Amino acid sequence: MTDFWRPVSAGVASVVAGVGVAELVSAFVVQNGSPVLTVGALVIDLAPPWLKEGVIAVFGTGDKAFLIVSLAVVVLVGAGVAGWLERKRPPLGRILIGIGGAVGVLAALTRSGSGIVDAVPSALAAVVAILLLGWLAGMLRGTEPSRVAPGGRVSRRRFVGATAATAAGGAIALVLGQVIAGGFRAATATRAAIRLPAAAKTAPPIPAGASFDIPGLSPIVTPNADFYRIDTALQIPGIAPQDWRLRITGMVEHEVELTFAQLLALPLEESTTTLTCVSNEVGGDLIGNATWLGYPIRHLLAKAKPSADADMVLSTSQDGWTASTPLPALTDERNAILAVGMNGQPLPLEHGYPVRMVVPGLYGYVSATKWVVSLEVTRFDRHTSYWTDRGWSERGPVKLSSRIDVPAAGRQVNSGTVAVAGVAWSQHVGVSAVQVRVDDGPWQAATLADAISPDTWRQWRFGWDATPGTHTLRVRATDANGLVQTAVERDVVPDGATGLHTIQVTVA
Ligand SMILES: Nc1nc2c(c(=O)[nH]1)N[C@H]1C(S)=C(S)[C@@H](COP(=O)(O)O)O[C@H]1N2
Ligand SMILES: [Mo]
Repeated sequence: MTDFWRPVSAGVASVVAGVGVAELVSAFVVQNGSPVLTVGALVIDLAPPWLKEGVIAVFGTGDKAFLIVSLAVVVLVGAGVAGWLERKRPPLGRILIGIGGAVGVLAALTRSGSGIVDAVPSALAAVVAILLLGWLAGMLRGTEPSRVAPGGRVSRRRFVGATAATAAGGAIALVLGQVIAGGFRAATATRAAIRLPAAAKTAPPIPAGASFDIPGLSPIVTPNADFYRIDTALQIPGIAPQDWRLRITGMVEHEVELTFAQLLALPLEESTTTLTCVSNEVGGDLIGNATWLGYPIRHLLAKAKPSADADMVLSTSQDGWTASTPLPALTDERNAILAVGMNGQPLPLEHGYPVRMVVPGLYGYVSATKWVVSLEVTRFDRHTSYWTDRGWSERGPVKLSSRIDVPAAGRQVNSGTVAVAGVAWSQHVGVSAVQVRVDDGPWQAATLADAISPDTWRQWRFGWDATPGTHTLRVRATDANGLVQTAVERDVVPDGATGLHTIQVTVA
């Protein structure tokens, strides 16, 4: 290698490694924050129409590939220049890489719907490349003869080896990142293209009286973007709908297999159901309410004809996670569904796209399998599931509970009438009353908003005549069977927390 190619290769190797690491990290963390693709998207947005049309005219459907290749050439030439500059005038090369990283960050931040986290991969790419270039350029300087070391402190072979290893490591990370994120990105694209059919049976309209207009109170329907997310998936499964199949097997008379197109062709039903996580602490926020579009699982099981001695359905997600659901919860009249839609949208990828289960009345860990691909009809004494193997209860009915949303805990309010409000739930049973207790006073009735159905949470409000000082507020609910929420405090393990949500409020 000549004096020209050595610094240039150091620049290229550093940038390849930086981008490679960032692509790999983004595949796991940001899902769609690929630095190269975000810059590509920005270029598409900024390119004048004549250029876009010209490129499409010449390359046709290869226009995206052309863009990526052009971008790669620009990045690699820039990287070579950075290496060369770093050799001539340090730290100009590293500054150039920093500028490149800043372009990536800007590109990420200007994407619609992007957040600060989307800028992480580009920033990371620049930082890694800058560190590596500093290291390689230092080594390269060390190869030069000096008075103390006429042959150079560092052998040229070591420099070449380090540069090659950096480039190779980066290339491997880059390819790995693409492979890992590929399915997710493809699924994102198919989701954007899906048109869900209209419901054959729409959900009863949400009564106007179901929500109070109180700032800080949880909205009666949780927007998808705010819906809690709990799963074990480090990488969200990317399932193309045309590849999706559901298989119903096990103790059945007829095995059933269903494609996504077949599922969408069935008469889909809408239902509003509140989902809760067994790990929700008293007062916690691992709960959300959505209007789901899906097909009743009981109809599919009726086709499969489970044998009389079966008592459980083991559902499996594409990534191998499992849930064990009591068979009756899937065959009785409740709205246990295979859901494809959430609040008028195809399921978001993180909420189980393209298909998940939603079963009113049961905690998610025993029922709400996302990315579901198989239902095995079986028995509790034959199979266990992901969380029941880890110390959680075999049965997971949702426990009656309630929460104070406003005032927020620890908040200071002014004396006078203060709106206290929150939500209460006992899915599949329903809530019939909510009471509030101030300090050691009596339990007082709160006003309930209208119920949507027994399967959803219910808002409540209480006009509190607040006097100056620090006060304790507690809430408890009563379910439709007259059961009063217990004050006994229990941890979330093994079958859900109990106790009363209690907050301190300072009144000025
Ligand atoms: N495939 C899969 N499905 C899953 C889980 C999971 O880890 N993997 N977690 C379950 C749990 S514990 C809960 S509470 C709900 C949460 O659903 P959400 O993330 O859509 O709110 O999904 C359930 N479905
Ligand atoms: Mo959960």
